[in-house]
Order: sequence, then structure tokens, then C-alpha cells
Amino acid sequence: MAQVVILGQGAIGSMLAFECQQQNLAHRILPHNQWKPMRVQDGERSIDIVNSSRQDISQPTMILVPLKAHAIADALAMHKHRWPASTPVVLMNNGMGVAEQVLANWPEMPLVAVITRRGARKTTSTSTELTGKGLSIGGNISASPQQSQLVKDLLNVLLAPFEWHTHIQQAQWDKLAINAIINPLTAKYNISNGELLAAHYTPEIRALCEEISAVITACGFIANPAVLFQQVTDVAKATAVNYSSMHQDVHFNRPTEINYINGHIVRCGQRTSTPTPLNAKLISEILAGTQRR
Ligand code: KPL
Repeated sequence: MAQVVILGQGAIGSMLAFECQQQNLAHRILPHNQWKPMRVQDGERSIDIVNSSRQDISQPTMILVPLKAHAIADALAMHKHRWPASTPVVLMNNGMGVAEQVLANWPEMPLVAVITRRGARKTTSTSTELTGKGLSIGGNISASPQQSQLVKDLLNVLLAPFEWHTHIQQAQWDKLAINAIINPLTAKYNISNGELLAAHYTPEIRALCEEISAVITACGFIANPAVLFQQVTDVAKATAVNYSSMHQDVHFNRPTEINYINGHIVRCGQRTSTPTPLNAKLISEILAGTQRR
């Protein structure tokens, strides 16, 4: 019988616990601090999340890590003694560079990456609203074919619709490029995603599309500034009333994922001698913003 461990009690963590409960899968949430009772609202349905310590999770099939990029290494250091070293660990963060950081600390850790468009948002500190069942994509980083298969089979059930990609890094770059524009600009100008569609932001967005596409291409992946501009426009339209995760982090004075989003672009730019002045400037502006608010 499959067992799932979920690190953290954020909106996506709550959504995953909800899905485990729906599928009758043994699961345990390992919170960062004290466990808080949680309620998940899915349309008309409202379900209390159970975190029973009686459930056997001594041999988990996988560890789901729906945490912010900057919190992952500490959470793994705190909890990894609780499961066998051969258990696949599924990273679900925005941005890139976390896998390299984790493997530098624990080279044998079997990692899988997942990008999800599932919508979930916290409405209070103990309640989460599920807002949509978008596509999720997974791919292998350092797991064996057998470990990947276990993850793939379970995520097909838990995160449907789910696709497995053999080149997950391209999908990660595609998402990172969009996040590297929408997230810092909405935070910098204190606007919703939809407000970014106003014509006066277009020159800055187009210039970022050029700079980011050049870095991605220099790193050996596919990117095109015009296609990226269209994707940014589409996501801003589709999520027009939302505030990006970085907008919210800056607003509530929490650490942002800027070092794993625009920071990753700057680091890859340095490695490939591709200039990244616009991304570097955005990083300083966001870091200054979190200190000011
Ligand atoms: O992923 C997002 C985020 O806020 O982190 C986008 C797609 C920009 C939606 O807000």
C-alpha cells in the first residue's frame, strides 16, 4: 500500500493532503513548526485534513516537497532521517537551482521535479481553497527508472491531469521565464497580474523577453522572445485578478523566490557570458522592496 509524506502545510501541501484523503492513500504532513488543523474547500465541498500519527508511513513511496525554494534545503535537513535514503523526493517549487543545491548536500538523494498548474490559495491561516485542476508535469532529475516509475504511477492518480516529460529542464525553463517577468514586475509596481497588460509596461516586458531568451538559448534550451512575450500576455490574462506569489511575498514581507528565479538567470548568464543587467536590476529592486515594507 502506497504511503505519501508531504513536507509543509502551505496551500499546495493542503491540496496534496486533500487528494491523498480522497484516494484513501496513507499520508502524513510534516509541518515546519507545529501542526495546525486545516480545512480544504473544493467548490461546495469542505473537508477537514486529518494528520493521523497512527498511519504507517515508515516506508513512504515518495516525499512531496511543496515548499518555497529557499525553505527546501533546511526542511530536508530537518526531516530526511525519517525515511529510507532510497525514497524519491519530489521538488515542486517555482524557479530553478534547488536540485543542484540539494544534490551538493546529499549527492545520492533520488530527486524528481514537478511543475503544477493546480490552483490553491490560503484564505485564512488554517483554510485553503482549491481554485483549479490545471495540468501538472513531472520529470526525473536523479532518481532511478524504478523510483521514477513509482512517482509517475502515484502522481497520475493524485495530480491528474499529469504528464511525464523526459526533458523536464525545458519545461522548467519555460515556466521560469514567465515567472521571471510576471512575478518581479507585479511585486515592483504593486499591481495584479492583469494590470501588467497595460501598454506602458510593454517595453520593459519586451526587453526582459530578449534578455531571458538569450540566456536560455546560451544554456542549450529553446526560447524565443516573441513566443515568450505571448506566453506572458496569455498568463497575465488568464490570471488577471490574481496577485503573483512574489507580489504577495513582498506585500507580507516574506522571503521571495527571486534568487531561484531571476537569480538563476543571472547565474546562467555569468556561466555563458550572456549579459543580464535587467534581471540583476530587478533582483536589487525586489530585495530592497522586501527590506523597505
Ligand atoms: O506562477 C505564478 C506565480 O504567481 O508564482 C504565476 C503564473 C505568475 C501566476 O500568478
